[in-house]
This record gives sequence, structure tokens and C-alpha cells, in this order.
Amino acid sequence: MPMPLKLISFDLCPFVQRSIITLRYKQAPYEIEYIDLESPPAWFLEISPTGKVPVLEVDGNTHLFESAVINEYVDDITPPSLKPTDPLTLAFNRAWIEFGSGAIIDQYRIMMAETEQDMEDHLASALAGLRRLEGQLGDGPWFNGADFSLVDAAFAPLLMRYRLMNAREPLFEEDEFPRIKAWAEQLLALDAVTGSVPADFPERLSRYLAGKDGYGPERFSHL
Ligand SMILES: N[C@@H](CCC(=O)N[C@@H](CS)C(=O)NCC(=O)O)C(=O)O
Repeated sequence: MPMPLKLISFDLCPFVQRSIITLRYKQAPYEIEYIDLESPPAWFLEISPTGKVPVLEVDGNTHLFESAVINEYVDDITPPSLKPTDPLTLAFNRAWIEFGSGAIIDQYRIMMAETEQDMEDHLASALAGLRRLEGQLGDGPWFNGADFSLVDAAFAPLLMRYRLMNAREPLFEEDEFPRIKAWAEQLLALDAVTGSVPADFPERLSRYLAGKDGYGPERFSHL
């Protein structure tokens, strides 16, 4: 592991969490620096072409962005690899990681919905995605079967947040998606996942939502 790594982060960001899970799973030494995304420092806007976190600073000078790319890099420099070797399986995994990004955005829109109708619309889209994902999963324990991979790291933040939301303000019955439910349980039993957010994550997320207006923030401000 030759390179000093620093992850520029926001404590509630699910995309950052994907990278933290990968770094932890691979036991890669890294530093973390949190920024306030609502007023990002000038140095961050300099280094981040998209203005989004996560950014991985490598060796003090190269700034990688996009969680899926960061995760592949982290995986590549910490063998053995978490990526399938078969090119088609690898490409298929990348496609599902991208699908997971869309699912994270649906979830964020549910949390931030302005009205009840907005929430219902975003929930309908999220549930269609979950149905699709349920149909893709096999007998587990992981997305590809026996071996943990970057797809698992990519979906854990989404599934962790639904678990939290459903526990307080049920959005859907988890038993409707038995394979996703079993997958979430496997993921939430991993140290790499449980330690990927601050211990007071539910309170932090609640505080963040309590500072916003709308039906979604109101509903999820007591997680
Ligand atoms: N596709 C990006 C998405 C990252 C993303 O949307 N990050 C959010 C926080 S969770 C962000 O930085 N938003 C700030 C902005 O859009 O200005 C990835 O996978 O890294």
C-alpha cells in the first residue's frame, strides 16, 4: 500500500460511505477530512471537478472523484481484488453499482420530499428499483454469491438507511424483498459497514433533516 490516502468527506453522504466501507474492508490506512457541503471551502472547490464528495487525495497531489472509481482504485492497490476476474461479470457489476447510485438518489428524494405526493412519487420509483434488484439477487450471501465485492460495498449505505427509516417511519415491508432483506442483514453484520458512519449517525441525520423544510424532512427528523 504505497500511497498516503485522504478521503474528503461529508458525514451523512452515502457515496462517501461506499468508499469508507471499501477502505475499511481492504484495511487500507487512510485519513479522513470532513467538510461542510453547504458551504464548501474554496480549496475543496479547487480540487473537486464536480464539487461533490467523496474525493480521494492520493499522495498529496492527485484528486480522484466518483465513489465507484475511488473504490476500484482502493481495491486495485490492496490485493487480493474484490472485483470479479471475468470481464462480463465485472462489467455487469459496474452496471449494478451505477443502478445503486440511482437508488441512492431516489432515497434522498424520499427524505427531502416537499409534499406527501412528492414522497409517494419518489417512493414508487424507489420500489420499482428495489423490485428489480430483488429479481437480480441470487441465494447470496453476497451480490455475486460466495464472494464479497464492490457491489456489496456500493449498496450497503442504501440498505442501512432504509433499515433506519423503516424502523421509525415504515416506507415498505422489508419482507416484500426477502433477498434484499437477507443481504442487508449480511452487510450490517460487517465491521466495515457498521463502523463506516459515526456512532451517532441517526441523530446527525435527524438534525440535518430537522433543519430542512418539507414533508420528508419533517417525517424523518426523529430517526
Ligand atoms: N456520483 C457521485 C455522487 C456524489 C454525490 O452526489 N455527493 C453529494 C453528497 S452525498 C455531494 O457532494 N453533493 C454536493 C453537490 O452536489 O454540490 C459519486 O458516486 O461519488
